Amino acid sequence: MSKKPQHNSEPQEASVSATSARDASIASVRQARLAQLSSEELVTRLKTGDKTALSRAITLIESGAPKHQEQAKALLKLAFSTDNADDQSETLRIGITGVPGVGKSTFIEQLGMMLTEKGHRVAVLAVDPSSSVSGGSILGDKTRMQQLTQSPNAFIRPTPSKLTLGGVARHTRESIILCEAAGYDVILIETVGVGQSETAVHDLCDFFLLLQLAGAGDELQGIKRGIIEMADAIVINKADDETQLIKARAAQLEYQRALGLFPHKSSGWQPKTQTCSALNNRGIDKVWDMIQEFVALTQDNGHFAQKRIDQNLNWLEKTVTESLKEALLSHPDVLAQWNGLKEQVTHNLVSPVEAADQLLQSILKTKS
Ligand SMILES: Nc1nc2c(ncn2[C@@H]2O[C@H](COP(=O)(O)OP(=O)(O)OP(=O)(O)O)[C@@H](O)[C@H]2O)c(=O)[nH]1
Ligand SMILES: [Mg+2]
Repeated sequence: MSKKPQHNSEPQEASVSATSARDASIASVRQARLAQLSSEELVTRLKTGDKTALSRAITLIESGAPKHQEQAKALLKLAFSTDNADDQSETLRIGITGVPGVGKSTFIEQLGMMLTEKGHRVAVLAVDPSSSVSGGSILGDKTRMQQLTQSPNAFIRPTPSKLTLGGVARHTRESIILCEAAGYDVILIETVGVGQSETAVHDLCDFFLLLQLAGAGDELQGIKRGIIEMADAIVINKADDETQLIKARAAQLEYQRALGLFPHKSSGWQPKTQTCSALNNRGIDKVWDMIQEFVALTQDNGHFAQKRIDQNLNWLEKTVTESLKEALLSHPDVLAQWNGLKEQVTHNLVSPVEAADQLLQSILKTKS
């Protein structure tokens, strides 16, 4: 046996950091080049599978700067063009929620690896949990999805939690459209299952999966009844061995019973429960089979397409409401009146309804 070379780890570490420094500088040069591109060029590039172009496009969408917002709108228009309508109808958006540490990222990595091996192209939109209870970080999450990160058929995008509202990125919906335009057919959306985020994610995805742990009550897990009601499936994770499996199966039964008490879903789907071990890659294939079953049923009965239409109409409504408010308040006179009315409401001088009415009347008067 040959003698172990001395100082083995140091040069290796040095070369690793040299490689990552080189990678980082290549990436920043590429980003700088992409910054010069027009929206058309950027969309053309991302459609050819250029992940840096896709990242750049998402960064533009997430940016609050007015000059970026114009480009972001153009990008979305291109990505949403009728050419892509078919791409979109072929895709599957899966929301995965659960308390911090339940194993969402590990589960997504296993499912993602399985799907890329089956020939799917998988995009993961994950909220960086740096502000969550478990105190992870983008790096931590990327490390957890290390294998998937390296797959040429996977794209992982962590969104800094500062850009999120209750754990869901404000622009996740737009990011989904961009990923689909880039040819990703399965979109996995990870969100921390606390707060308001579930309703938002539920409104973004086709299938909503709740990961749970056995042996911890819902209260302990911070899971509210409403989230369980929204779930299309509850999967008990960390069923690693026989002992864990027994506990997981008991929890599974309990959830199945609880799910049975809710009114039937308009999708015609009866929510299901399963057990798995994301760590040992056990049961993930069964979860996928179940999702396929859901897709077959809802595509057949028309619910799948109808839900997408409803989500788009909802999106339109929200956007119009937000844009109207933004446009109105960008007018100095309206803004002054708005601030004045807020002051009056604060001091109970006028009721909120009356204040809103006053504002509206004066806007309509100026318009006419
Ligand atoms: N024993 C066991 N551990 C698991 C399993 N799945 C995940 N873990 C571990 O649980 C810890 C948290 O896993 P993550 O996948 O990061 O959990 P997460 O839900 O994404 O956490 P946040 O992103 O912080 O909300 C890690 O140490 C995982 O290795 C499992 O099936 N069994
Ligand atoms: Mg995670």
